[in-house]
Amino acid sequence: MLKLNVPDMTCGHCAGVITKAIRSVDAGAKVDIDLKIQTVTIETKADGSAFAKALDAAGYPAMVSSAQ
Ligand SMILES: [Cu+2]
Repeated sequence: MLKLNVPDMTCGHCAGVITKAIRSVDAGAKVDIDLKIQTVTIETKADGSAFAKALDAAGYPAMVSSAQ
């Protein structure tokens, strides 16, 4: 499971764009978005850096805050 911090994520539209970017890396990823704390939790086997890169490209710089 991965946790990403996405400081620029503020509304449902952002969440939709971000979910799409995540699914472009892993179509089967389970995505949970918490707008309040601007955190995205992803259940996936893919690498955190791949998601960070995809979110960057979508206009939402992201930092991996935990990976396990
Ligand atoms: Cu937004």
